[in-house]
Amino acid sequence: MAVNLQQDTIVARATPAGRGGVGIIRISGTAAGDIAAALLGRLPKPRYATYSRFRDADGTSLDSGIALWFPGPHSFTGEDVLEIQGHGGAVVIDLLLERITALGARLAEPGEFSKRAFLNDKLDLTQAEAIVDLIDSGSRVAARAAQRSLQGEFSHAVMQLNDRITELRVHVEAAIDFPDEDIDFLSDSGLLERVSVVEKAFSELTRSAREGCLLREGATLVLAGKPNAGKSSLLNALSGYSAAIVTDVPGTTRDVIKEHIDIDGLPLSIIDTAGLRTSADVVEQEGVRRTHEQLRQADLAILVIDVNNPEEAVELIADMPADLQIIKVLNKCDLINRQPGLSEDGSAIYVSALTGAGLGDLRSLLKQRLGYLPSESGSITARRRHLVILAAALSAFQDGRARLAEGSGELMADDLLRSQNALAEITGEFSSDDLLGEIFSNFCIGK
Ligand SMILES: Nc1nc2c(ncn2[C@@H]2O[C@H](COP(=O)(O)OP(=O)(O)OP(=O)(O)O)[C@@H](O)[C@H]2O)c(=O)[nH]1
Ligand SMILES: [Mg+2]
Repeated sequence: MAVNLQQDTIVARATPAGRGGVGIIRISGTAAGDIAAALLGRLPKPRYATYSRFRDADGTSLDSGIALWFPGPHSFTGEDVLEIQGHGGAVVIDLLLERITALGARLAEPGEFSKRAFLNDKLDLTQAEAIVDLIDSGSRVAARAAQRSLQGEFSHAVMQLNDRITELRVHVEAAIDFPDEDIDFLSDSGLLERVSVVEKAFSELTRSAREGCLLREGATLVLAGKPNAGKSSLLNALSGYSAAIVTDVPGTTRDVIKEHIDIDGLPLSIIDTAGLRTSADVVEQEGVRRTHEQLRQADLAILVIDVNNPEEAVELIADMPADLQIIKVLNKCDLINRQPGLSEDGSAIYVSALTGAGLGDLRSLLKQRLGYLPSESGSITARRRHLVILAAALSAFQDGRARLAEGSGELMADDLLRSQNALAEITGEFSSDDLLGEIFSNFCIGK
């Protein structure tokens, strides 16, 4: 493997700042061996846990603990790496960091170890991104999804798609190279079949990337409706505790109230708002203004309607942003003795915030509308960056398909290549310094 050695040797604490049983310091780079020799008195046996004193310049002990020596390229970064595990106190770690920097290392920037791992081909970009996602994951499902991407499942799917496009390109290029053959390669039905296989792969990958993105970033839902429809009751029922005040006085809620919940690992911010009506009360007017503001930023609105006044919905919907996804919830179904769940035409869902009836159906509908339908094999973690690239790659591919219809093999091959080049940005085969800076600066120090 080509190891791309960086000039500097870097050092950072890998465990969080503050008190802890163990404090870990990592050193990576060409000087790591010399630093080990000076700090430990000798180079430890590679990949063995070696108990050692950590010495100051005058030979006295700064601390003692375990040293691990990973000569490159068989290390996380691909460079020579020394890891020392001492006591987890702020001062003792500082003393060690001072000693190690005096021996020639410099303090690492956030994500610099992972960046070196990427530059040395130890990780691709989706795997590096998955490290942060794993550390930051807010639910078990998100942690498992990050783990899958870290194991390379996402990159594997991208590479498979890429291989399929390559096969197609080889076929098209053969048609260009041998125009006089009897067989007309371009009108071959096998070719069209391949095109549709690639398109299917694109849509499957986009679906799982979108879901992975949702799992990481979550979605914002706004509860809106007339006063007394039961918005605050629904917020309380979904969040599982009495977050907002509920009374039978219309206009109870005036402020925006935000709660975080998760549905099968999908993180959601639910926002309760002031009931929509014209009011002379300045406080309520401000509340209503804020409701509209929240609706403009929402991923989805839950329109809460009192089941006894279903006609309210028409006017309310007319007042909402045109491109906003809306779920119509007919609340208080306990009052009319109606079965909870989806309405016959599927356009609304009956629930009772009071008894909790129909909330399971509402949760399922939310998942479905937000595009969160985890597959049996489990989700991967992904980012908006990936979605943007997938869309660009698909668009180039579809340009290619149009060329095929025009019978132009050369132009189609160009478009296919363009599509592949776009895909390469996901795994980082092609990546700009700006992008790398943006990705790795979001890491923690020491990772
Ligand atoms: N029977 C019944 N009553 C409900 C249900 N949901 C809410 N209510 C009652 O309806 C009244 C209004 O409920 P809230 O949750 O405060 O309604 P809101 O939409 O937040 O009202 P504002 O904050 O004033 O806009 C309260 O008396 C609730 O107990 C329900 O499912 N069934
Ligand atoms: Mg309320």
